Amino acid sequence: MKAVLWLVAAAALAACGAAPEDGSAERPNILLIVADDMGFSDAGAYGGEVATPNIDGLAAEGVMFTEFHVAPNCGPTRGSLLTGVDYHRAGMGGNPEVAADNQKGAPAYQGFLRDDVVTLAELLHDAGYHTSMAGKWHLGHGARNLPGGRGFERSFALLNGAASHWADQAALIPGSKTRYTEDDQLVDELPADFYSTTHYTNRVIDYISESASVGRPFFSYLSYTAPHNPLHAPDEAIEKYLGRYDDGWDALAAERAARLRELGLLGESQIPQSRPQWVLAWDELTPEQQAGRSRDMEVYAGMIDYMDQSIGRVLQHLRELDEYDNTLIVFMSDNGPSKTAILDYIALGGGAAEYFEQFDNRLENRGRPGSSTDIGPGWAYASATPLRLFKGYVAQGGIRVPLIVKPAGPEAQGRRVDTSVHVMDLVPTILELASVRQTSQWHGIEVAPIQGRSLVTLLEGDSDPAWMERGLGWEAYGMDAYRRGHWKVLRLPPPFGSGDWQLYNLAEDPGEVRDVATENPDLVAELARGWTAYAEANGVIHPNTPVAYSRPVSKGKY
Ligand SMILES: [Ca+2]
Repeated sequence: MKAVLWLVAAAALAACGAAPEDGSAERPNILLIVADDMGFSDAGAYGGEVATPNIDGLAAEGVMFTEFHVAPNCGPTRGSLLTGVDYHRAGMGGNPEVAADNQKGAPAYQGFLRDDVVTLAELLHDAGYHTSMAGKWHLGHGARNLPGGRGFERSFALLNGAASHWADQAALIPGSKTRYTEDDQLVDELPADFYSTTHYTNRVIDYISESASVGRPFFSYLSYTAPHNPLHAPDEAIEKYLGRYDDGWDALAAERAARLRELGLLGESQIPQSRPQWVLAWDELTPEQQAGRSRDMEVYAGMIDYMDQSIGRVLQHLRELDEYDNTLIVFMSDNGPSKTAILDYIALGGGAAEYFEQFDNRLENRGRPGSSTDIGPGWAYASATPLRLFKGYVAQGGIRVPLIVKPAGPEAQGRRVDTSVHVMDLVPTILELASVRQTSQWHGIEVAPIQGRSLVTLLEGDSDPAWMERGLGWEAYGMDAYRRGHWKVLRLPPPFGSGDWQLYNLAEDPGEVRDVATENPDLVAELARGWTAYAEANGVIHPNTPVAYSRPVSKGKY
């Protein structure tokens, strides 16, 4: 039965140019797991104190990337993740909610995937894969841009960038309506016991069972919304962490730096980034403020812990189906930790602070339905240790995050790869491992060639010096960065940067502590030219008005 279905699928895909290169029917399943706003050093394998045995287990069996780069925000990273091209080229130059006037309507900033890109799901579906996704979508609301319109035959999706994790569907941004779809049909009401991570996990388990019952390999995209604001987690997940963070964010950052050194993820001579001067020291908070902030971090840790347990349920399901060894598993975060306060989201939506008053944020209710809290810049700073800044910024704390790849097959080794790689590299990697060709024509449409490079040689343990010569560019909210080899230039407005290009040698200074631009003007000019070429090639437009993240922040607010 399996062979007959495969022949039918092979005949169907031969017509659209996505045939497996070797005709092999024994292709790996693909499970792509994404955490939302999880910092570099939250997971145990990356130096964190949060219990993540399942994520750590994948790292022990697979390959752990230590220099993995993404876009600094959710939608942009997802644009690259699913298309293999730069996020501007994919139409996702910024979250559309915060686009400047001169960016609105520009193809690079339209806020949904362009028609002339093809998604990983579309290619794998054509190649006979059973394709599914559950969780955050954030790639558009129109019919063509819902999961089913972009190659996912089964889906349960949150279309928004964020919302309550509970059944109440409370919006994070006032005036926005929380929208869920199932197989592209709007879902009006969620089950009363809905919790995001539980529900998405259950759906993916069901979808994987479906693929097994029809005898097709699967591609499943498990797009968690944890640990994105608002912070919500089951009580039992939070309880484990009660009191754990009472020493505050300065102590936690120091603890993580020490653990990173033990793990070899931070060299003895490398200096971690220090707390931004506009963020309060822990001992500047009143005891009441400390109690509230401790609780917020307990909930955040509980969200990650519970997500890890849920990943464990999916892995167990694969073992029960005898599909674990034949599944390529990818785990990553979509951007660095978020400093954004709930009140900032409210301001973003043009809402008054009174909107906040509807929430019950008493200490005992934080994390439960009806609450709406965040980790703020203090904990975000600790979460990004040893890196600089957070989500929304092109400093390393916004764009360097965990990536673990467990290849299919029994030979995975628990290796570490320190080569600088990018989220757009995952599409060509997965296509190569699934024996599916890249294409410039898809169903009669000329599509953007993939800009990422396959990681397969790195996964197999080979090193290739050419990787170091590749230039990688970023633009977000008018802030710019360009990296080639160990060198990186970036340009951030005060108080985040100097307003001009800064230069860092990331091999010596991963925390971007020592700006060496003045000593190396020629190198700065050369890398700046690299950024200009990147910007021109990908349709970058600098905003003509200040947008979120580039606004100064006043000390005392937090
Ligand atoms: Ca995110």
